[in-house]
Amino acid sequence: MIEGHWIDSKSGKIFENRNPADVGDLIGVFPESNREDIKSAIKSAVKFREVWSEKTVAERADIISKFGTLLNKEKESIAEVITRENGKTLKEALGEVQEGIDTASFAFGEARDNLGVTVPSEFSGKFAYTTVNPVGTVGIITPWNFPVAILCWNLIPALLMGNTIVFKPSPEAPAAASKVIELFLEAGIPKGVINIVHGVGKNIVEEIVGNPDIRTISFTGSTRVGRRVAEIAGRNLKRIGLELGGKNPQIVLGDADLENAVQGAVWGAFATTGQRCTSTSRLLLQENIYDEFLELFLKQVKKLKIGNGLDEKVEIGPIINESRLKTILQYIETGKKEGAELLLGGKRIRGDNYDKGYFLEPTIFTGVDSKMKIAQEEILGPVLSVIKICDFEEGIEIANDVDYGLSSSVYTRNIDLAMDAVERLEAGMVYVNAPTIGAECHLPFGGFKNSGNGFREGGKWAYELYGEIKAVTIDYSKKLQKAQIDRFEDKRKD
Ligand code: UN1
Repeated sequence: MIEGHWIDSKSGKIFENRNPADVGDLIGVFPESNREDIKSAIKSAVKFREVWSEKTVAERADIISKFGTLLNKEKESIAEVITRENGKTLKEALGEVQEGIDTASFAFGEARDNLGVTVPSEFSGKFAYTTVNPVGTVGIITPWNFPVAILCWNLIPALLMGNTIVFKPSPEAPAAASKVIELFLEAGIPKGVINIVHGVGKNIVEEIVGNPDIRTISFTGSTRVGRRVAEIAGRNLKRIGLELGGKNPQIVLGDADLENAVQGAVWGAFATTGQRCTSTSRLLLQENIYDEFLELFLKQVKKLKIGNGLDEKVEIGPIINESRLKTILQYIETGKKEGAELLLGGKRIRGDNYDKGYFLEPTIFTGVDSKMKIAQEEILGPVLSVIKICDFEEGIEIANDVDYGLSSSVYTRNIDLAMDAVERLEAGMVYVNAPTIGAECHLPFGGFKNSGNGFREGGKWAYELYGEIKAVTIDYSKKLQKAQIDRFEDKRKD
C-alpha cells in the first residue's frame, strides 16, 4: 500500500499466504515488492511527513483511539486471520489482538501525559526543558509469530510521536497486519502516512534499512539478521531497535509451589508451539523436586491437544512452515547425538489431518548439559531442555550461561532467593512465580546480551526509539550568562 492505495508490485510477482495447519487453505495472494516499490513507499512516507507531524499529539491520539475501537470491533475476525496464517490457537490470537487494543489505549493516555521534562538551569532567569519530536520516517519490520501485537507495539508509538511509516510484515503472516493498516485508514489516518511493502528475501530489508530517508528502524527477528540490520543501519547512523532471539530459562527451586510451576512450564514452553522469542526453552529443576516435577509435568504435556488452532479444543498449533520444521527436527537430531535423553516427542506428526500441515510433537530432552547446542541456541519450536541443578547458585549460573538474555523465570516461595535471582538473572524480563512469556504492553520489552541492542519496546520506553529529544533553554535574564564560566568568574572576583 502506497499513498493509501493497494497496488501491484513493479516486479509483477506475487506470493501466496497459506495456513500452516492446512496448506490447502489459501489466505491470500500478496505482491512481492522489489527495490523500486520500496523507494516509492519511502517517497510517499517522506511526502506525508508534514501532514502528520503538524497535527497535535492529541489529534494523532484521537485517530489511534478510533483505531483501537475498530480493532476491538474486529477482534474476532482479525484473530481468525492470525490463526489461519500463523497457526496459533484462536484463544492466543484473541490475546494478541488484545495486546494491540491495549497499546492503543495506553498511547491515548500518553498523549495527555508529560512527554518531556523541565530541568533546573545553572542560572537564575534561565528556564530549561525538553520536548520529544518526530524522527521523520520509521521503518518497521515485523516477524510472523506476533504479526499484530509486535506491529502495534511499534507502529502506535511511532505514529503518536508524529512519524510516517514504511512497514514490511513477514511474508509468512501479511494478512492480519494488512487488516490492521486498513483499520487505521478507516480511523482517519491520512493516506500516505503508513505505507506497506511485502516480500521475501534480504534485498528488501536492505533497501529499507539502507535508505537514508528512513531515520529509525524497528526490527524483530533472528540475531543473525539483526546483526546485518545493525551493520547497514550503523553505516548510515540510524537509530535501531532490535528485538532478537532468546534462550529463556525457568528455574524451579525445591520450595516452589510445584503445581503452579508445572502450569507455568507447560504454558511457557509450549504455548504458541514454542515459537515465541520469550518461550521457555530451558527448564532448570532443583534435584530434590526433579522426579516429582517431571512426573507431574509429563502428565500435563501428554494431555496437550495438537491440531488446527481454529478448533477450540486445540492447545498447540503447527510449526510456521516446512523449512522451520526441518530446522527444528535437525536440532532434535543434534540433541540426541550430543547425548541428551529424548523423554518425549521428537517426531513430525503424521496421519489424518496432520498431513495437511506441519505438526511436531511437543519435545522434551532430559540429561541436558548446559554446553550442548540444544541448551545454547534458539530453536524457536516446542523443544524443551531439562537441566538438573543442585542448588540456587548453580541455577543462576546455568541460567546466565548463554549468549541471550531476553526473558527468565524463577519459581520459589523464598523471598530472599527470589530477590537475589531478580538481581542476578541477566535478562531484560524477570518473572517470579510466573512463566517467561506473557509480557504486558506498558512494560519495557527487550533483552540483555545478544537478545537486542538495548532499546525497549512497550510503554514509555518506546519513545526513546521513535522520539527525537530536543533540549530547550530560554534565557529571560536579559543578559549573556555563560554556562560553566560565569558562576566561577563571579567567585574569583569576590
Ligand atoms: C515475541 O515472542 O516476539 O511476552 C513476543 C510475550 C508476548 C510477546 C512475545 N506478549 O510472550
